[in-house]
Amino acid sequence: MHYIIITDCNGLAATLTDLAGEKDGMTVIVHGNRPIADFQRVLPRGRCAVHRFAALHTMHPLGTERLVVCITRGVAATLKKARAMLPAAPALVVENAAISKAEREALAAMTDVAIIGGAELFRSAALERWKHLELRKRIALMRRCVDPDQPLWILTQHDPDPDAIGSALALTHLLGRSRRNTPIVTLKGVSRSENISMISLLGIKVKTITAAALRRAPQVALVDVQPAFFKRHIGNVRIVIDHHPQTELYDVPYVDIQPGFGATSSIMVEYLDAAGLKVNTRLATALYYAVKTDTLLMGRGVSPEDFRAFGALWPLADHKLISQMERPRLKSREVDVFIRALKYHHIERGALFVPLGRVHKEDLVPRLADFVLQIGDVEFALVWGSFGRVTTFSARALNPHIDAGEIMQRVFGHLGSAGGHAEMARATVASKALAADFGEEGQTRLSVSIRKRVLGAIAAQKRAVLKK
Ligand SMILES: [Mn+2]
Repeated sequence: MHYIIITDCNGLAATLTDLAGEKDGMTVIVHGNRPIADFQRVLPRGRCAVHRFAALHTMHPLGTERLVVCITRGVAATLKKARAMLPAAPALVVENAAISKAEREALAAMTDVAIIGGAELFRSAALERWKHLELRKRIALMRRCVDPDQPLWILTQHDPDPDAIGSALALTHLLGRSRRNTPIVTLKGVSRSENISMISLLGIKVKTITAAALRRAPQVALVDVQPAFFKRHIGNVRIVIDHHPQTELYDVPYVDIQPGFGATSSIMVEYLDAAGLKVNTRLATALYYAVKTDTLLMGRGVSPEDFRAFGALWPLADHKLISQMERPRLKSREVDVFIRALKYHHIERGALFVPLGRVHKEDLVPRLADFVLQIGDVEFALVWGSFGRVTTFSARALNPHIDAGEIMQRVFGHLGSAGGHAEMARATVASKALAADFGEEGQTRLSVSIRKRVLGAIAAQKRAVLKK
């Protein structure tokens, strides 16, 4: 491409030449009577020729020219003259108030001429810089809130997910701290197979600690969770960064809670970007996996910032490693549970029911709930299994008129914790209370009465939709 920039303003000339790419040629045409030297002074030496308008007559067009016109008087006439010599060149005209109505109409009629606002040249880049400046101020404040010489414990929610783990790694990097001096801690360890495989593949240590030990920690930072979650004193909290809705006010020196974000990791990506910190493959992989899983692959609660984080991380992440995390190996004990699910499932009125009996790991229940959706043509699936003294239920709904969260709440809410999203939900109840409420005469009887109540709840929801 060869750019021909017609301008009468030497102050803007250098900016206009930035419109050309590094490999493009360019010529600056001085419009009006200003000395050429005024322009030569501000333009990159050797990079572009500066001429008077008359020079256009001697040019030999190659057909790859692009015109940029930034002048205050006679825009349409000048453009017309230039295009007489360069008939194939499309043109951008920089907006100004001196362009008359008639000129504007003449320009609008030309299909290969576009008008661009002066601010458009800078605006998006400027907005980005303003945001960076704001974030850098916040980062400086954040860094002042922790003692660099004391260990900082990064606390996550129970059974931390990829978003919590990715955010913790990012915070360590942002604060410029060593891993040794900045342990990632939780009160209840990682149990989901995918998350176990994430931390082992990326070589991340997540330490399970007691509440008493936590209270003795010199300083604590919370990521992807807030103090209210713990319902108890959790020591010297200095930083809270989260994307869940804020339920309480915290007396913590640095708090950044942004419920608009689909993942805390996306907040961290903005910080790292503003700080100008390099993100290595390990960190990029963790953060990418975090954004991907927390937004259910951009399907839930996403903001433009999540898309930007996703796009920025994509080329940096190790995608082979991620597909390994997503398909954790099955141990033979786990294979047995899958076989049980295939053998004992029951389909009734478009709903699939799978009693797993005893399971040795609680996370097998939601994993099986995802798996069994592949069986038959169903719109709802419920999987349950008992672990210790509790029974866990995991529900999935494919029909938009079925709200799995509400069904869990309606059927099991009076016995324990129950709820979730419309598409996926869970309930955890004491097995004794379940049997007392649903039928004491053995597992088969229990399964029948669970099915009956769940089908009743689904039918009630569908009737409510029909009424609307
Ligand atoms: Mn999260």
